[in-house]
Amino acid sequence: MFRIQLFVFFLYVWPFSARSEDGSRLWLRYDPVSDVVAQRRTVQVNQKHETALLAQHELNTYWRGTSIQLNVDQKEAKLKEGYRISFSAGAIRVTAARPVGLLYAAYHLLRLQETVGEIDPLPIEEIPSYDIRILNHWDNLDGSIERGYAGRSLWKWTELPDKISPRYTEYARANASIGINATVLNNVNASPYILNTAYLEKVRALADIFRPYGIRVYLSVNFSSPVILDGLKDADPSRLEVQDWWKKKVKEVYKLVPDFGGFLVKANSEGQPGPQDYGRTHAEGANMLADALKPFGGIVMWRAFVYSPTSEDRAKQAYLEFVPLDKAFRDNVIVQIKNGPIDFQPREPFNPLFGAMQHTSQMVEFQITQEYLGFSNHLAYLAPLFKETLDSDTYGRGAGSTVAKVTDGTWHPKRVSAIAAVANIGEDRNWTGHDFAQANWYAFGRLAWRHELSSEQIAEEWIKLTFHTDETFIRSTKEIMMPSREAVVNYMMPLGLHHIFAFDHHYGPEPWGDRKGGRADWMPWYYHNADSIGIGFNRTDTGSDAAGQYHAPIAEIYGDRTLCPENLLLWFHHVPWDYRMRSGRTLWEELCEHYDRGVKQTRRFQESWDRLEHHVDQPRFLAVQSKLKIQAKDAMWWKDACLLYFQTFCKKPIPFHIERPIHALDDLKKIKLQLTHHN
Ligand code: BDP
Repeated sequence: MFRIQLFVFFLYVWPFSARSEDGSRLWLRYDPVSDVVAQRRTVQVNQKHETALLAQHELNTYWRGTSIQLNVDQKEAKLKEGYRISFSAGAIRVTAARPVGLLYAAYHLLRLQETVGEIDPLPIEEIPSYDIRILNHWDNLDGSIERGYAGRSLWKWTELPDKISPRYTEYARANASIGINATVLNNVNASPYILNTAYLEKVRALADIFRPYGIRVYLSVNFSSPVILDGLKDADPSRLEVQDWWKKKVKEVYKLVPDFGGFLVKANSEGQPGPQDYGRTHAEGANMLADALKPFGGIVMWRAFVYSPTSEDRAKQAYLEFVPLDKAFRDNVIVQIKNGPIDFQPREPFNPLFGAMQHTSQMVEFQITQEYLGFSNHLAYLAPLFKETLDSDTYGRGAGSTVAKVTDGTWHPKRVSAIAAVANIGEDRNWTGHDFAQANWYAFGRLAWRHELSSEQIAEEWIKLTFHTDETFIRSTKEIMMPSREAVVNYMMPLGLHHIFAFDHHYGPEPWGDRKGGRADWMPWYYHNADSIGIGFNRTDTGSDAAGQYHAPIAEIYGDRTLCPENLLLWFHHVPWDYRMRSGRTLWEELCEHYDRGVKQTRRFQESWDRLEHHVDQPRFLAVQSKLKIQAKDAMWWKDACLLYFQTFCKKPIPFHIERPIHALDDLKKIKLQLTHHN
């Protein structure tokens, strides 16, 4: 068995380059090889396809190892967009069924080169877990980004298609390097104008830049587009005129973007128009679009994030709406389901829709942007959150029906499979605001490529590529990243608490929050239900019975207070303050313990990072250091706000070993941040 090590000529790279860094190079910090190195080896390719040539170019520029032969071989169709890397007759051989497979293999080899030490045995064969690995940008046409925390949109709509920012190519390359092959350019709260011819010309310009990197463009569409753009009297999907409008529009799109991917739709949700406005179902709406896209090979990603202010528990609504439609969707419709049943909380159980529909294609939607995890101020490594959902067993077709298996094509091998995440990318020099938020973009790409990878493996790779390969640095940085998401859960919403955020902007705590006349399901009290007896949402059969939406044995486990995992306890149960937890503490004491632990974790992150000062370039050291300060302060704010507020119900002391509050509840209640919904 050959190992890459055998033929990589190491130019020993010292842990950190003297060069000052601003994070703009992400995990792609390769330096071009010298002429001497370049002349020592060749990189050949058997194709003139632009993507194959790009693979050759990347390796020619950066590869320090032995000669490479790149081959596209259509007989290898089972590799899909993957590749095989082997070694024979003194050279590396890369085989792929499609040109883009060569590009992915090129980035694989460069990753091995840069992560010295992480050595895969040859041959390597990689086949992606999902066919479509897609980012959802919630970018508006005015340049703002809904829930974006890294500056304004990358897409310069007013300049396109004439002026092309160099960042478009950098964006495409970064995505290709981690296997992302698709992007939805605009917000799910979609402006109909994206389908105007003028905008489609701009979309075409972006698609042309992304194409060599194997990235296909998709658009979010507004269901009322025919009415708003062309004055049709309604957008009823059962009317021929409406169907024809979409068919014509789709034809126009494909004329400009021949490899256009399809539509993403948020309909009848949070005020967006949809088929229900005309008494039609989600399936009727989705199918109309699917029929228009079908002749061109396009698909519809129809979102299941639907809920309305009814008396029904919000956590149950998507299931109630969609399960009865399970046989009704065309096979080029994929229902796009948020990982949890509420809304990207720091911790949620998996969405019960996964595995509940046997006939409908399903895909997961994650949120990379940290709407509910401290924006780009808090360090929260999200791979453990993504894995938690993907590895959850739905029991939809018996044991082993994990969310990953329900969605990766195992259930519907003849249809395309997909996985999506809401991007955290903006105009900031470092792309994501927080230097460590880059890791979440990276982790999503890597998991979409191979959902079996472990969070730790991905963290280690990312650290090596983004910083350097010094052992101490890797170990300590991993010690910050790995528990960081759990730390956020601890200081914001432990034990299954959820949605106790400040109204609208979702940054700080507001468990007391209330708006006269506002929707109940947007109010924290709706979720925490704190009273003199206890706290938590009763979702058992004596309450909303959301637990009953899960398959056996999950329904029983979640529905039984003694079996329910404690990290979801208050999601499913209203629990007395004196309830004995597994630790022997009462619920109140346990709550105090978690909030305190969260705060302590942030202090430890600060300390660990400060110790690394001489192991990392100064600009990024300082940038992260200052963000960790904000995080530690915010954690304290969260702890005091939640404990002091819940204490008004339980009327019990905060145990003495726990750090004393430094704020007064009344002062905390006065904090009103003027953060707008948009950036
Ligand atoms: C929520 C966001 C809102 C989005 C909505 C969605 O608060 O801005 O429009 O989800 O996913 O998380 O449609």
